[in-house]
Amino acid sequence: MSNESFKQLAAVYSPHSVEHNPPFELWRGLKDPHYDIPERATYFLNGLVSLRNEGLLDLVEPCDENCFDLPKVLSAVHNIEYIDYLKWLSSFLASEGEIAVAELDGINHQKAVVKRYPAFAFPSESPRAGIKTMPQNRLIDLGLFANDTGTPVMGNTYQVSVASALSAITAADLLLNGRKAVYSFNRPPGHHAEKDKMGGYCYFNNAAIATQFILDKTGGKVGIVDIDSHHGNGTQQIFYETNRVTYTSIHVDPTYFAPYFSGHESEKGIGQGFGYNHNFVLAPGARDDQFLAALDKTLGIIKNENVGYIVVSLGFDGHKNDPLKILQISTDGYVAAARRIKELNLSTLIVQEGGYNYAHLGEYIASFLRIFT
Ligand code: SP5
Ligand code: ZN
Repeated sequence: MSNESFKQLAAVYSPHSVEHNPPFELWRGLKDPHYDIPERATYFLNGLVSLRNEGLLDLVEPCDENCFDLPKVLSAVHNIEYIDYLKWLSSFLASEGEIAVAELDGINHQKAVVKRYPAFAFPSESPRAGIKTMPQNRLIDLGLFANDTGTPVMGNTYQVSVASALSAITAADLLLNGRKAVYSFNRPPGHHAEKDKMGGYCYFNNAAIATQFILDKTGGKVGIVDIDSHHGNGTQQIFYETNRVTYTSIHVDPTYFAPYFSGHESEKGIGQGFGYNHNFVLAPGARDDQFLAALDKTLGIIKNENVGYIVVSLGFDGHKNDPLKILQISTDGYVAAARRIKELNLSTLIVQEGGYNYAHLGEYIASFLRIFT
């Protein structure tokens, strides 16, 4: 390490990360465990603290909403109706307190029990429909703003989603102030959130919000490399019509995994954005060599665009030991990816998306970020 007044690498971690606690998700009408559990935050934090204790990283909290023009920064990406709805629904659910839910018990589903949960809402009517429901029952409008039933809204969802977005904005701001690489921990994650729809555990699109912040402050161009093993349908949608963002994504074939409805290689962008969207589809169970070959293609594209900044949507759910069993990438495979990204020698913002092999998340993030120290 050199004796610079500040270190190259900084990481932003919000104490609100751990407060997000979705009760479960719905899959084919049944309750399933929600993989984005609060402990993920603690495991990631352990990895960040270990690097900090080695003197390799500055660990900071996000600036609060008074540091930035939050309504402006959020609405540069998301529709106002969506932001307002999420805010309204969260406060409505907070006012409800707890709700009682009748459900079938345990593994056998033999007997009905009543459990109490902090109030939550899942979309019921009209998911993905373009129609407008009657305004008299705003709870039912949730279906207009949701792509799936994996993304419940709770009493604190707006608040934790704002805190997560602020982490990404703070990280982008540090980058613009001269850091070479900055990491933003994000829980909830973001890359499945579209302009006006939540989905895939995501409410606000942290990577897109940070990207738009950089675009607006610099007037330049940004390249995005999305290596979460799911397709970042939200980030693709948000920048689909612009040539100022080159979105590249490597992910498992969406025929078999979320988000199902986008991520194919034929999706190239439209209008001014045509040719600025690049999807690389891997077969389920693909290994390091296939992942890294696709990464070399994405980085080649980014290099040709002469962008000033690169935003990495980083997910570890393609790890061979991830419980979602999507891809077979090794820890060394992720480290090799970090090395290749670093070799671009661009200002790099790394935004956390998924990854569910809980007890190993600290080790994964520490070994990835070590490359940027
Ligand atoms: C950010 C991110 O990684 N979001 C991932 C969303 C994945 N949603 C699906 C999770 C798996 C649902 N469970 C299927 C169970 C079959 N029993
Ligand atoms: Zn994912």
